Amino acid sequence: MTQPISFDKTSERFSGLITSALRRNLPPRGAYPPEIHEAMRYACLDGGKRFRPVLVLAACEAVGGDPKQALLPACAVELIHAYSLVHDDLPALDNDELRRGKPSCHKQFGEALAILTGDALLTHAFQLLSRVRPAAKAVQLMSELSYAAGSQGMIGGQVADIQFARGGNDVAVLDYISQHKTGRLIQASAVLGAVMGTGSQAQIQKIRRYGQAVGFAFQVVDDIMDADGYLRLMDPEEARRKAASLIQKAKHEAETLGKKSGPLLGLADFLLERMVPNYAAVDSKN
Ligand code: GRG
Repeated sequence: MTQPISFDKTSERFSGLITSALRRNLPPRGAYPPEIHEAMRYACLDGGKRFRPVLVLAACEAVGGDPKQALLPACAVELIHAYSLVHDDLPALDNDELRRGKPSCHKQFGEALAILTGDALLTHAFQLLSRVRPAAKAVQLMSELSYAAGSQGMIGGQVADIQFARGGNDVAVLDYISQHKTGRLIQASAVLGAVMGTGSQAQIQKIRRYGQAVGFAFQVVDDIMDADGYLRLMDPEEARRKAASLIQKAKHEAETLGKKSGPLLGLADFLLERMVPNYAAVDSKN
């Protein structure tokens, strides 16, 4: 049986590579007009767990590829993630003043520039994917990622979330929100990695199912940590069981990939571990 390799270990191995690739592949700070390039770099370059790009590299490795070959797609998913955070923090959405321990992008640069920063990060992600060779692979990656980020993916989930916040009480709608708003980008991260690793169709399908379960679990765990979302509709124990069962499903899929799946198992376990201390805190409040 393959042993999990902890997220911390995998992140230690990959984070430096990811940050250098982001630095290299973002437009330089001084490029004209400098304000937008400074804001783009501000939104991406420090902070964040880098869960999604680490997942891209781990999935590439799990199917037998060289993770360094997957750095462009890893940057692309992190840019889309950063864009979603910049836009989500805007006054019209969550109105958050802080992000990753510093002023959110609109607090630092103003609302107009923050809107444009999100737009530029989203667009630049696809510019990076267009550089992948062979070109047929680039098209496959762009198709996968644009679908995951669009109105039938992350944006669809966000729209459903806005409606749910007006008084929704249906777990099925909450499941849709988690799977789309948060889940699709995480799932696409795993699939992009497997495609870059030239995985077989069977391997890519396994990674797709793994990514679906991990992406879904990510949001359930986030709700447990925030005492929000699912905890409005179910008790903490039920939400914890839901997350644990998704994580188990993800690990089952990853295990069938064989001996290089240790980091994918560790990424799934990381979610379980995040939930434990906060779950205890939530439980004691009830
Ligand atoms: C507004 C375009 C737009 C999309 C909205 C993904 C999303 C949809 C909004 C982001 C805000 C949010 C709370 C999403 C839920 C997923 C989540 C918990 C994101 C935070 O991801 P982490 O924990 O963040 O990986 P770091 O900072 O570690 O990268």
